[in-house]
Amino acid sequence: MTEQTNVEDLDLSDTELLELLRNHGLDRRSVMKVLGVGSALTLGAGTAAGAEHDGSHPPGIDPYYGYTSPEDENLPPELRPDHTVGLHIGQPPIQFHFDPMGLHIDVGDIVRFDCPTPDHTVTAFHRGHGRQQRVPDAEEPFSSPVISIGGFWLFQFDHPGTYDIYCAPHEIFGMVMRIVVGDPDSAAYDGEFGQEGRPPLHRSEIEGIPGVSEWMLPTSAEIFDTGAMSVRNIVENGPVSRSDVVGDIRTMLDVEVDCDVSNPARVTITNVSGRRVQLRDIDHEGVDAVGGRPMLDPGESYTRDGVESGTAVLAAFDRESDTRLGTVRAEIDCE
Ligand SMILES: [Cu+2]
Repeated sequence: MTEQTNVEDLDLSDTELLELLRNHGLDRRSVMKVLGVGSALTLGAGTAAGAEHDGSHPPGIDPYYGYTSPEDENLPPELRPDHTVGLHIGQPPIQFHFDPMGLHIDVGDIVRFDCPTPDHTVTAFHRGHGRQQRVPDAEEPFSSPVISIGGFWLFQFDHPGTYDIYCAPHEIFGMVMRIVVGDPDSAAYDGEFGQEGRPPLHRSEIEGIPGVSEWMLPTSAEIFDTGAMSVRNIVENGPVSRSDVVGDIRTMLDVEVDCDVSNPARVTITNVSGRRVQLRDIDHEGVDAVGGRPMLDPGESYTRDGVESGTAVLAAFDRESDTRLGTVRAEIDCE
């Protein structure tokens, strides 16, 4: 049984009325037409009654599901964003990325996530998603839906602390970001995470996927570990861009290993870092310049004879943490 209610009997604001009508499939022009001729519009009582309760129905930002729209729209003043983040597809090494990747905001700020490219989500590292808890404990396990091209998603960050966020389809490509909310003292949790739930993707986890041997891109765990993405850097020097993070990774790459191919067919690699590393050939297409996985102490050199012409791409790994410390690309010319 559906009791019919006259919409004029409801105590609704203009905004609520418009939203209610739009939810019933009427566009703005139709709404104005209806209101203009003063029609008594009837609606199902259940829906209409629902519209009378607190302010959590649209337009509002849900603590779990935020507020999403498939296209640009005029937002009411209470939903105007304080910051905008873009979800992009660019070039490697961090092809899928948030822009910025690190952001410092005030408690209660609204962030708008714009999607000029397809198939992204904005998802919290939260035990409710089976992930390591990397947002404030008071926070719900929030996530956007997959946002359509040209659409956007809003979320209000109500709790002080650090929020680590990922794009569910693209985390494997390093699509993560960090938002520091409020007083940085309350956000000083770098590296302090519980054991429960899956942490950000680790190199060994990706390389354990059948068909994947050596992963060439920075992982989400490695990105969060860069100096650029530290809470301190985000607060003091933010917003942090993708190029800031890439630059940080490149710095890590350049200083660790030195490769000398001046005597072709003999490759000498010196560990110029201050730590013990393991060398691996990560470019199976090219020349194998190391043969096996030799360990090198600080200052120690490794020499391999009989190397063919071509390109070798090697990486130095920290054996204990299994994180990649640096990469060397060597052009070997035996002519
Ligand atoms: Cu994505």
